[in-house]
Amino acid sequence: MKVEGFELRRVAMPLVSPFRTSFGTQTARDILLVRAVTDAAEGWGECVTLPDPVYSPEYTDGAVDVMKRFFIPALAAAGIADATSIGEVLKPFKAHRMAKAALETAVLDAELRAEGRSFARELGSVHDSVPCGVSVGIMESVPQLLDAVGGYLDEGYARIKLKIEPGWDIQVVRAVRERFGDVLLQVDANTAYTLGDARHLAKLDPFDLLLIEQPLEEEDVLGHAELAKVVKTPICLDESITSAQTAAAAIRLGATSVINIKPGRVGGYLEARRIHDLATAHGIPVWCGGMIESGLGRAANLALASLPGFTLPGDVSASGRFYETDITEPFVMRDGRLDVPTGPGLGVTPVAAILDELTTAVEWVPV
Ligand code: OSB
Ligand code: MG
Repeated sequence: MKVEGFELRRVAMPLVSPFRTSFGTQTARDILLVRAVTDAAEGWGECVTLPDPVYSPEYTDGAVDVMKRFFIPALAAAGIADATSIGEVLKPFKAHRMAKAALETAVLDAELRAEGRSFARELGSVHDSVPCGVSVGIMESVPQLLDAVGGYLDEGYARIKLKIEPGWDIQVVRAVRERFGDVLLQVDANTAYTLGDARHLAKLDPFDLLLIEQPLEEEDVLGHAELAKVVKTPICLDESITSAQTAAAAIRLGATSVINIKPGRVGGYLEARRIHDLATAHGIPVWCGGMIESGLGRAANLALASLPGFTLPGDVSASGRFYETDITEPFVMRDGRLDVPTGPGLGVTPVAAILDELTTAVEWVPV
């Protein structure tokens, strides 16, 4: 397979409601899509960067720059024929994993479409459908949050994740437990606490949460190991896990007893599978994180979430959780589950008319 070039496309997608976290409020997504054009087929990759470097060091304009300035020229020079060589070719360039992931996913999708094989089949899927969790942002008031959570439970979501930060934590979890009983419940702090908050975070213990996600800063893996000695709620790392290597170290240190795997954060679906394999070998459950993806990223996440070690519901929600209009046929939940796509590659393609209408910029970068 010969890669002829990459189309970099920006798509503006308004959110159905603002999504507030400890690192800011998103009201719309400005999504960077990569389309790999090859002599055999085309493939799509969604870059999961946010516009600002507030969740990870990457940001969308930076991803475009690093792809054009370094990654695509390196791939052109190497003459890559398939997706598995991309990681090695881009290895001399440090980090920028979300940008690398988007290029690798686009080429992998093209390759699989050409061969008529699905992402699910390629990655090692063992389920036809997966249970859906939903990530619920910080809100103006507890009654407003309870309304939102009630709505998601009515829709059938199998697990609720509450975003927390200092001042929006213990009382919020208590209110949700009092109102909704023993639903599957977890929290995500996106690095909003310090080890000095250990006693405070231990006040979450009586609420029988599945886990607390990334309470401390990204580089404080040791701090999470210390925190795990004080807090009974299982600690789950998100931001800190950037590769199979960091995952192995975090597991060894006792810093994480569950792992959130986000393919973009770790450099792609192939590295995500390696982390799944490693965690499973250590008896560590994993679940698939989300980055407010369009239907393209969601399709690939569903394939990953259907691997055997993904034993907890992920942040894989229906299209309607974030978007009134998705760029693919919408993913619609049935009995709290989504079907894993089975068609070639991602199994979905953008709807041309919708994609065109939402596109704000397109650039062609030849290889
Ligand atoms: O920390 O899991 C996170 C969205 C953007 C950036 C970081 C995170 C999130 C979410 C998942 O919480 C939202 C989703 O895609 O369902
Ligand atoms: Mg998180």
